[in-house]
Amino acid sequence: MFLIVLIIDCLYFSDSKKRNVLTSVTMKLKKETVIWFFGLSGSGKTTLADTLNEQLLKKGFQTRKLDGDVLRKGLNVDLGFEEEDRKENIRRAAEVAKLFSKTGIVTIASFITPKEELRALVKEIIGKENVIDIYVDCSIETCIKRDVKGLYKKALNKEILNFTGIDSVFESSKNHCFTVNTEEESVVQSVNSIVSFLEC
Ligand code: PPS
Ligand code: MG
Repeated sequence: MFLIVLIIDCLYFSDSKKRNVLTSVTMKLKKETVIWFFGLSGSGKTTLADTLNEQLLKKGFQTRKLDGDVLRKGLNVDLGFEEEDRKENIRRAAEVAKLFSKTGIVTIASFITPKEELRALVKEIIGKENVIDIYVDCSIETCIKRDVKGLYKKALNKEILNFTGIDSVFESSKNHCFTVNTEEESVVQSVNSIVSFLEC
């Protein structure tokens, strides 16, 4: 009987829930930690980054935010969404995060970071001991329904090309630190679970 329950339980749990079970150990936040949110456009990365940032500031941490949309208007304005440009975008963002990290500032980064190779690059540049990568899990169907910026509509109408999840790949991740699911949890619930995970 126990075995049957266990098998049903394993089949029932979604990937993200499994991940949270597997990584239910906490990870102490250090002042040089880089928290790297990744996930589809519209999954909630920026909202979670902003809310977590407020929490960490209240707790007395010095923080900086790095966001894909913001960097792409300044430092990375010359880059598009082809594979090589995304890699350069992530490389530059990780290099900036590394500089913050070295000065004892917690960085909260939010970038789609669509491929495993890019997530590995982030850890290679910053040093994996200082990176906590958090997958913001939300199905493409829900992101399309939310379509906060109207970009999915344009991508589906082929007015924008290389859009992540539509005609550009988003690879699932096998070895990130933590998952939040923004379809099932409120912003406050997700941030609270992150704060507990970070033990701060
Ligand atoms: S990446 O893949 O990590 O280099 O992307 P990132 O720097 O995070 O930039 C994502 C934001 O750019 C807007 N945008 C697009 N996203 C994905 N694909 C295409 N083609 C695209 N064109 C514009 C969009 O506002 C993304 O912001 P988020 O916050 O992810 O929705
Ligand atoms: Mg965003």
